[in-house]
Amino acid sequence: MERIYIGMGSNLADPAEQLRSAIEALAQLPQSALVGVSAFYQSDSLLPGQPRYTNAVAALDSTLAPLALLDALQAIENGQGRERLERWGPRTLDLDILLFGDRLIDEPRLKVPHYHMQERAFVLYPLAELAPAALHLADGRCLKDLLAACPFVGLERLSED
Ligand code: A4P
Ligand code: MG
Repeated sequence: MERIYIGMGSNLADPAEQLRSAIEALAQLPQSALVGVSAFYQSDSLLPGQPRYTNAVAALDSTLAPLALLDALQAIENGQGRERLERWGPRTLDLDILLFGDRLIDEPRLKVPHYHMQERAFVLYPLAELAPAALHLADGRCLKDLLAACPFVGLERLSED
């Protein structure tokens, strides 16, 4: 059993509802248990001219292999109408594997820890609701230090409903 953190994002077709559907789908994954979900956060898109994003992080305990989990997450994305028209384009649902136990994964289809997570407030602050500040990434970096270097700017924490 390994603890996995999954970043969720949506900026199309009722983003909060997309995240709620994704959470239900994550709870149904085989060989897995959903152990926590952060609050939802809104922020502007990293790319100008796109709708604002809603993001959250989920914690999962699973015995699935990393690529099997990636396949399952992509199936959930596709099931919620994700169309890959352009890289970085607006999307109904994006599911990224942020951390997978203490593994360092460098395969063509899967890089873990997720690239750029260290500079994204919309990843780090929801992650910090679920993971201990002393958590060390597989590459040695500590969550507490990443948070200290990443200001809580432009992020709006939505109250739970
Ligand atoms: N892939 C490699 N590593 C991973 C991993 N750890 N988890 C591969 C998931 N997938 C991983 O992803 C492209 C390929 O990455 C996959 O086929 C998988 O094999 P994708 O989801 O199809 O494409 P993408 O999401 O358009 O690209 P990418 O690089 O994941 O985009 P980002 O970095 O997710 O950026 N602004 C705000 N405020 N909030 C956001 O969530 N997101 C983006 C998209 C831009 N601006 C944003 C947000
Ligand atoms: Mg992605």
